[in-house]
Amino acid sequence: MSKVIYSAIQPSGIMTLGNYIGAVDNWQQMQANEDNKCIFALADLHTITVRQDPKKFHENAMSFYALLMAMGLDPKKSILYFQSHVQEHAYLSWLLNCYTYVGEMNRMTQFKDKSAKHSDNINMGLMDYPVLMAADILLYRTDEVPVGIDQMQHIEIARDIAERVNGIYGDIFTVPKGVLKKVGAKIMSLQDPTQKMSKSDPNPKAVISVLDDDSVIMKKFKSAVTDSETIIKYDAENKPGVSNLLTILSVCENKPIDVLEKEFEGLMYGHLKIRTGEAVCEMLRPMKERYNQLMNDKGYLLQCAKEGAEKAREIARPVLDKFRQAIGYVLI
Ligand code: AQP
Repeated sequence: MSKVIYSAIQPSGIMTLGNYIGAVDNWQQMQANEDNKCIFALADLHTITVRQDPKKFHENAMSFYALLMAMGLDPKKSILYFQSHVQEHAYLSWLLNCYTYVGEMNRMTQFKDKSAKHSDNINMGLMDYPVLMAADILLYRTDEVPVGIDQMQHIEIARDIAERVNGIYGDIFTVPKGVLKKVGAKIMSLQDPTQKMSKSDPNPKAVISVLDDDSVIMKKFKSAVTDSETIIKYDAENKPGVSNLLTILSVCENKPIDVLEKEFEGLMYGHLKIRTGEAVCEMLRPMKERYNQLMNDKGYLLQCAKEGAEKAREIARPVLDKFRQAIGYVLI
């Protein structure tokens, strides 16, 4: 029996180094295991919980789809689709709303953070985000969901909802498990390393876009915030900036952090910043070339998206119908 792997990313703002290291790189590794059945979505229904400029949103959606492929997700090996092309997501989300408590949604950290950031637009979608995310995952009878740490609370809610429904109707949903990367599950801002590197950070120096030019990447790393000491060692609590750089370098060079600490004995923070910047440029270069080729062939991207949506629907429809039947709906 193959394991079902599901995850998604919102096509909002820019794709960050955090998204790549914390999520997409992991997806690509899971795709390489032939025992896994991988399903990856562009979570474009989630994206409008924050107001989007229509033209930019449209461009971002195509760009993110191309980026996922450029990062190694292969539509022949994985199902790669847009959430908005599979209407079962919105349908199941409504049903699950009726099995979720308002109090549970009120407690969600992301809802509280985003409500504070977008106080002029605290819409129902923002509050309901975790239910739609539960629908995404449960529609495919997912076993594992590779995500960054910030999404673990939402996975817990998806598990609670699945168990609640199964408790009433029997075996409808698989109860999913969140999976974190051992190194890189939370890449921090380069300007405030106590905060997650975020797509929506208004300070561009804090965030590496995976499409930044090499010179921009180097400049951002050179101005990364560290601390007033001089020792290069991993200590996330007391030295968050240095620890973040070591984490990024460890992923890019595929070397354990303790090996890097030894290599940097007696060296300065400046050395660490430059080597990390160069390693990031090196890691992203082939992906950028592939991205530019793919963006020149939108017809191919759309064809892949269409086939992806058809394959996703084939799996989602019977799962949704099983739940509808269990509730008592008349199926035609
Ligand atoms: N900094 C990060 N480190 C590790 N993993 C991260 N992820 C996001 N940021 C980091 C993981 O990337 C996947 C997709 O994330 P998303 O589409 O939910 O978007 P986001 O980057 O978290 O940004 P948002 O929600 O659009 O807005 P802001 O910028 O306000 O946070 C997820 O698996 C996530 O864990």
